[in-house]
Amino acid sequence: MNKKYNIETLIKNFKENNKIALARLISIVENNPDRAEEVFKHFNGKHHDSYIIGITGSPGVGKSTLTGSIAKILLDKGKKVGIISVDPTSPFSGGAFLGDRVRMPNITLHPNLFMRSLASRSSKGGLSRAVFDIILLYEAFDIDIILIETVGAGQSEFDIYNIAHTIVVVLVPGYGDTIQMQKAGIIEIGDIYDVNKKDLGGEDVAVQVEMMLDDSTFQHDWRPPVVMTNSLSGEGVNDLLEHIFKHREHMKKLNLMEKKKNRALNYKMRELFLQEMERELSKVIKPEEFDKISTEIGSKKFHVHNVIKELFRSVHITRRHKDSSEEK
Ligand SMILES: Nc1nc2c(ncn2[C@@H]2O[C@H](COP(=O)(O)OP(=O)(O)O)[C@@H](O)[C@H]2O)c(=O)[nH]1
Ligand SMILES: [Mg+2]
Repeated sequence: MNKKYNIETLIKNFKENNKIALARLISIVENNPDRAEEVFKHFNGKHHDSYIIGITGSPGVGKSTLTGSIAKILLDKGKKVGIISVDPTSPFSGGAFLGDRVRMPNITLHPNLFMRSLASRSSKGGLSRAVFDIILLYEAFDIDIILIETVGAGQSEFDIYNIAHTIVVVLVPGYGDTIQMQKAGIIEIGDIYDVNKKDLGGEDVAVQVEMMLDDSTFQHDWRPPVVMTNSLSGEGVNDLLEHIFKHREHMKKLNLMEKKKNRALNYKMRELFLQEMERELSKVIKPEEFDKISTEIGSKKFHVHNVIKELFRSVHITRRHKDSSEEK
């Protein structure tokens, strides 16, 4: 499908601020990791950082609605906004996108808004790689602020903590969510805590979070504030945004922004390297080879660790890869 789009033409349109070109380039790097270089070489001399805000919390707490509400305020201020919605628990890759469109009805057609949903693990090369590349393309597109919505933190495939500059943890009234939060260790990652659905109560949750925070110590002199929002009406969302920007200022003052950006790049490089290894290795050792070996060891399954170590030692990635491509 991607073949019919010429990358040079897409880049030209992209540089003229064409949203469709951005969407197509995202699809290209998502579906063909091998073509990422071809796309990104066009931005070699470019310098632009987007500010990345992570919005995390359990399913149903209102992250998408809140993300829409925040985006609306930013768009009204004239900012260019990019949304990435990461929900690997959703079984429907298209469904989340449609659902989120319904949750952000007033803004989806705004010329300065871009949205992308990654609802499943469909993208080749993994979720985190897809997120990295979307961020890179958003940055190349001069987007000011990126909002990443994600379920929970510390997922094996995608870790918002290593990527976002400011993390908002979203909670809701009831459900003993603060206990869940403690269990999940989520209390350690928030730069700001937001009790959403304030129209349904939530004072008690806010108080519990405040108390937990009072018992904690913090890095870099930042004591996370606790705010309450109604993301349907927009109440409290301005206040939340003010805290987000205060956090950004705080980090700038302490020169932590550069450190965060560096950590994100470091993390990205390691992830990409591991993925590259995996892809190279899968070219060297084909699935049939595993079929053969498993048949060979048969009932001697206790040898499995041995066999794999041996196999690994026997692999000279570049040599064997070269040899096999020469054979073709
Ligand atoms: N009463 C109330 N409902 C809300 C609020 N924010 C979101 N919702 C509703 O909560 C449900 C889940 O919202 P959604 O944004 O999809 O949550 P997500 O799964 O965290 O992204 C939807 O039915 C929303 O309309 C709020 O502030 N108050
Ligand atoms: Mg959502």
